[in-house]
Amino acid sequence: MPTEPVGPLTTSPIITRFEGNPILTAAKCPYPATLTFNAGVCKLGDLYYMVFRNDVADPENPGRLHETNLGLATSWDGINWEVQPEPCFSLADDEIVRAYDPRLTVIGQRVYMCFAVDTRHGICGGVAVTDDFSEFEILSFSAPDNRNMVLFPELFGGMYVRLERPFPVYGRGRDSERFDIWISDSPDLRYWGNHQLLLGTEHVPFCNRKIGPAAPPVRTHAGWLTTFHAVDVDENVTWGGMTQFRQEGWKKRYTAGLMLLDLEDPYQVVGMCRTPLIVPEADYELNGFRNAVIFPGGMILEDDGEVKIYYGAADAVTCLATARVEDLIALCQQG
Ligand code: BMA
Repeated sequence: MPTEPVGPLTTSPIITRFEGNPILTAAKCPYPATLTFNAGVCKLGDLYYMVFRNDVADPENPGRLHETNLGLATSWDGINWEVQPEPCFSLADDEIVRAYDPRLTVIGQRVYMCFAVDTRHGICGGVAVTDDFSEFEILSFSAPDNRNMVLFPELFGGMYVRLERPFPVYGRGRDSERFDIWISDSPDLRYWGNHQLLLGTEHVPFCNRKIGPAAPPVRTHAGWLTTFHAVDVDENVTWGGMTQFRQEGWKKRYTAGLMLLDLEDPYQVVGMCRTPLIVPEADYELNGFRNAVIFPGGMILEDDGEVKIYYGAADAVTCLATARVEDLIALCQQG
């Protein structure tokens, strides 16, 4: 059955794109790098840390991407970033193909990283912990297929809580990708249970395919401010583009959405904006590897009420948008 197109969408007027976007490109990396996007960001004291996905072109065949690692960048203002001399993380063995799309959450003084893992037997969600962005202890891998995991920065009744996005291709995705956001908890970040549906695609008017968790939730007085990505397809539209890596026939549009979860019980959605927060409109969002993609992975609430939202643009570069926290809350509360 053909899917109804969502139609034209526009970015919310409360969003300001950073005028110097993109804030991170492959040119800033002192090692082989080609597509530097889908970053996780956290703040420890006054220093910002970014772990970003780096898809690397094959020097023998520059039109082909042959490796993925995670790079590390630091910043004193969250805007100007210095990429560290070496990538900080990669996984590959007989079973694991690569790790990608990191999301960072600080709990106590430790940094937890959720990431996607392509394996020869499916896509899993990984959870790891680090104290120095050099040594990472892997705590758990989910069963396939699952990804886009994000951890809350606080425990609830002694339990860690995460958002996740399983992809049930038989039960739900047979005709098209109807994949929803789920939530689960764990006493130790290794054993996960109490899985429940958090938000179904049918609740998101600007989606006719799948949704998934984006940046780890941020505490506000009104609830956990929580971004997600939403995908829509119009069978008549193929997003054009100019780069040598562009995927031909790419039809999906990725937008950013916003919801509020209950402060005490994050299993409850208490508000959601029925229009998208960020829609691909700028050249760097419309033209890249996969065109028309906004993929948030990090969000920082500053003391003065500014919220920095970090997102991958067109699967090629990393960008920054800002908004006032009260405006974001109001958007979710007005529905
Ligand atoms: C998703 C993931 C992301 C990617 C996005 C848009 O399914 O693969 O890594 O940014 O698609 O291509």
